[in-house]
Amino acid sequence: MKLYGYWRSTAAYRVRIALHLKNIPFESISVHLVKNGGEQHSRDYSELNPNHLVPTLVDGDFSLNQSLAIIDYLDQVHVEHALYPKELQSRAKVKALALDIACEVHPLNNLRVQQYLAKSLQVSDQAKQAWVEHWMTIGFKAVEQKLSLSAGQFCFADTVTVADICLVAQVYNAHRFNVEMIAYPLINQVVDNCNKLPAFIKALPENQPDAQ
Ligand SMILES: N[C@@H](CCC(=O)N[C@@H](CS)C(=O)NCC(=O)O)C(=O)O
Repeated sequence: MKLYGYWRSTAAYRVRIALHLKNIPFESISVHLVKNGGEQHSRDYSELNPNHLVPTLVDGDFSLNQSLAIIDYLDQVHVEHALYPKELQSRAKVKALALDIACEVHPLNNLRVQQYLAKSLQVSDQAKQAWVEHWMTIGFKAVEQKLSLSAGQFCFADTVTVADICLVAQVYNAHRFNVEMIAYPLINQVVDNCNKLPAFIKALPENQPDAQ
C-alpha cells in the first residue's frame, strides 16, 4: 500500500495512525504542501486526487481519497483491531464524534482556507489566528461535553476508535497553532492516553521521513 501524504497534514496523520494500529505495512510518499506552490497542485498528483488534497491511499490499482473513507476501507479489509464498535448505536456515536472533528473543525482551518483568508481577503495574521482559535474552540467545547458522557481511557470507553484518531490529530494541530487547551481536561487525558501507544507514536508528524 502507498500513502500519499505530508508529515504535518492532519488528515494524513489520521490514516497513518489507522495503518499502524492495524499493523499494515505501507510506503509513505510525500506531497509537500508548500514547496513549489504546493505539490498537491502538480499535474500528476491532481490526476490521482482531483481535490488537490492529501491523503490518497493507493492499494494496487485502487486509489481512494478522504481520510475517513480510507480508514473505513482499511477497517473492512483488515478486520483485526476494529476501529468502530460493533453495536449499531455505539458505532453511530463514534462516527458522529469523528465527523464533529473532521467536518466541523478541520476544514475551516485547512491550509487553502488560510491562504485564501490571507491572500484573497487580505486578512491579517492576528485575525487569521482568531479565526483558527474560534473554530477550534467551538469544536473542542462540543467534543469535551460529549466525552463527559462517553469517555473512559479513550473517547468511547476503553477501546481506541476512529474518534480517538481524529481527536489526536486535531489536538496536535491545535498545539501547532497555539490554541489554549486548558479548558478541555477530558480531551487532554484521552490524547495523552493515545499518545502512549506505539501506533500513535509511530504516526506522529515529527516521526515521518519528510518532517523538517
Ligand atoms: N476531508 C479531507 C481533508 C483533506 C485535507 O484537507 N488535507 C489537507 C492537509 S490536512 C491538504 O491537503 N491541504 C492542502 C491545501 O489546503 O492546499 C480528508 O479527510 O482527507
